[in-house]
Amino acid sequence: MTMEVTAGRVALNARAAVLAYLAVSGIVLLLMMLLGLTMRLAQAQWIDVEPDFFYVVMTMHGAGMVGIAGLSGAAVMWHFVRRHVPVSTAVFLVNLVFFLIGAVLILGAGFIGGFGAGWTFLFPLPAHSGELWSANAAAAYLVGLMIIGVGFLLLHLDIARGILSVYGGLGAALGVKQAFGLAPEKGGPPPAVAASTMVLIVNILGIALGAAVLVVSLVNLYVPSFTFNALAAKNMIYFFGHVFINATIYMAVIAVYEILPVYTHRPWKANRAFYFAWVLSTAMVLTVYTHHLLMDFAMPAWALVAGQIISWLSGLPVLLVTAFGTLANVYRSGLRWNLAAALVFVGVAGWAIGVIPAIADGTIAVNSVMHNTQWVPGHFHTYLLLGMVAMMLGFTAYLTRPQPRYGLGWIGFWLYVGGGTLFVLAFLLAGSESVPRRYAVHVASWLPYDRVGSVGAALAVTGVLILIARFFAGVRTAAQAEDPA
Ligand code: HEM
Ligand SMILES: [Cu+2]
Repeated sequence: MTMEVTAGRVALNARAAVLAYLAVSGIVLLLMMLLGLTMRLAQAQWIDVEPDFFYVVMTMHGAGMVGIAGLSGAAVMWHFVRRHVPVSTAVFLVNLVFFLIGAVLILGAGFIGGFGAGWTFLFPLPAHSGELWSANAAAAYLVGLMIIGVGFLLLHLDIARGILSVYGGLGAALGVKQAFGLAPEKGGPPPAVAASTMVLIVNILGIALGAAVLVVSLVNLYVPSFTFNALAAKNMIYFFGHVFINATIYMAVIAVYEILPVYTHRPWKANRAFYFAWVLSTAMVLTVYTHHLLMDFAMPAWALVAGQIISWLSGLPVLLVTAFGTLANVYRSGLRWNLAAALVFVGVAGWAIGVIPAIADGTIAVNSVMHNTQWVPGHFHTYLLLGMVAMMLGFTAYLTRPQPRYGLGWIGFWLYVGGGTLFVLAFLLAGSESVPRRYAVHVASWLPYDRVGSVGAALAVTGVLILIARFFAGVRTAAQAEDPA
């Protein structure tokens, strides 16, 4: 695939490895979108899906989407950070192999074993299947996640090694001195390095706690007398889950910093505010996950109040410097729009817009009403489908064929953006009417939302299909090419 064997030595081609990551991500993205469409059509009562199978589909969709968000985010991060620090292509490929092994285990757990406890594997649910799946199926799911986690851990440690070898410390690589005005902005780390450093710090901690709770759950599957405090387990799972999915955006946003300047011919300004935002967000991403526990009344009140306040602030610093930076970079630059620039631009917009309903839901008074309604998939699909995924698609276009100004690529773009918007609006409107999330069967008065959502989803899937097909059509040439500069 990506290796040339020359005289017994294996030369690993870094660019081909990045394209392999994107190829896997693109295919899994499409398959998982089809699973999402299946759920939407089932809720709309346009197709028949047995409820127990709905939950298998929901679990696979959640795990698969979070997985490829991590995988494609890692591809963006690695591609750009290796311009500044030494990293190992072998470790990068090991992560891809671990991902594929984990994915097979997870898909087997779901589609063969019937595992449907949700991608968040909330303890002790995996062990309480009501006869719907076996302990072995649950174990396959948990082990699959663990293998994927180990791969990501290795990759992060390797990038950390590279960063430390150049910058000497994580603080220097994050731009802490620049953030507090103790060193001139000019000498600060490049945006890709600062962002990667933040991602390493939070993801290494997140994966460690995630692995610990996975082990606990695994033991509990086979030795039910071995139990664990369920509230502690929930804290650990949501710490891991919140950090991991947020980190995918912080990885993908590097594509914005690197790709827009290529077409606007203006460097990305890494100023004091930029470094300050990244330092602040590093701390906040680690502490904000308690917004997932606002309805867990056994939690100490101070933790939830802190979670609410930090939720309001957490995403904002990096989002604001990125949104303003994007507008400043594009405004009057004479940029002639191409697919790559348009997609990363949409990514910033989708991220910014999606954070607004998320912040609303992070407020205890609102959460009491909106908790577990479709408001929640409404906001996270906005910043994932129209934010993170847009940045990733922009990166694929940048590496393959950014240019054609008319034609099929733009049709794909508008189907994706228009359909995606309709799809997320249907969730948000249903959520504001208190339609619950994670319900396989919907009552008649909810069906209009489900049907509009289904149409939007079908359009979005078609659009992404076109964009991914363009990527595959251009991938061979891209493997030999240089980045557009
Ligand atoms: C056209 C694209 C997509 C469609 C049609 C779709 C559809 C759905 C549906 C119907 C649900 C369940 C909603 C409910 O609780 O009632 C869902 C949940 C979810 N989706 Fe998507 N989705 C899409 C794209 C994405 C993307 C791009 C991501 C992430 C990168 C994602 C991540 C998730 C997650 C994490 C859940 C939560 C699963 C759970 O509650 O355990 N989805 N999606
Ligand atoms: Cu969260």
